[in-house]
Amino acid sequence: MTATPEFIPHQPHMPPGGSLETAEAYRRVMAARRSVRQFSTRPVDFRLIESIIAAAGASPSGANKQPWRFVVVGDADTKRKIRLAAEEEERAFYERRAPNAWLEDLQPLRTGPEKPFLEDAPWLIAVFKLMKDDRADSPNDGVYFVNESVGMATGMLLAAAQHAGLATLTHTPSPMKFLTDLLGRPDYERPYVLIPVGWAADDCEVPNIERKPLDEIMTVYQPDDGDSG
Ligand code: IYR
Repeated sequence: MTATPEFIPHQPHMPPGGSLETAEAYRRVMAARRSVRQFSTRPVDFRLIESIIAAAGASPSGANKQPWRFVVVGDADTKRKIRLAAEEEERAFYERRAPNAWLEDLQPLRTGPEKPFLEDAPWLIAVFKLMKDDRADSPNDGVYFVNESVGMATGMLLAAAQHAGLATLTHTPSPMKFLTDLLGRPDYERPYVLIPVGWAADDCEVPNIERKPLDEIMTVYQPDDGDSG
């Protein structure tokens, strides 16, 4: 529904447990998020997938154009085709395309061209960015800040999955044109990222990496009066 909206009173979300406590609890949940490359084949209720995609769909976007499509793949045959096509691109990446510095940066993360998670994870979510507004009732087909919009929505999806205890990986085989072909998407939908979603395998291991400390990622211009609210 893209008709001119009326304006309504904002209804702020006020967490019952208090803002700081809730923020800290959320920080701990998100700090525990890891990119997972070993997935269990244990099924995931489709309603969970719907829920995390609906959460992603609440993301802000340029002019509220919501320029995203989340294509959900759960059938074994399509997952296999995606794995085979992705592995072909990945072999070319690791054997020929990747500059040495890139390989050097990936080496400690133990990534490689084999992508069993594309079959093991019960669901793959292929995120596409829409290069035009395809709604029949839109006044025009403009889209704005598409990469930023889809990036924010993807972040919200990853956060929703983590909040629900689900494991995810942001996988970007490059190029990803094979997703357009395999999933029969129109030309104006461009593959953005491929996200396996499921439960981490019981024997899943992740590199013991560290996050930059707050004082490295945050710079503060203190309020002059010392009153930071
Ligand atoms: N797409 C490859 C390589 C890769 C690139 C980056 I940047 C990573 O953070 C991880 C992997 C792969 O998925 O193996």
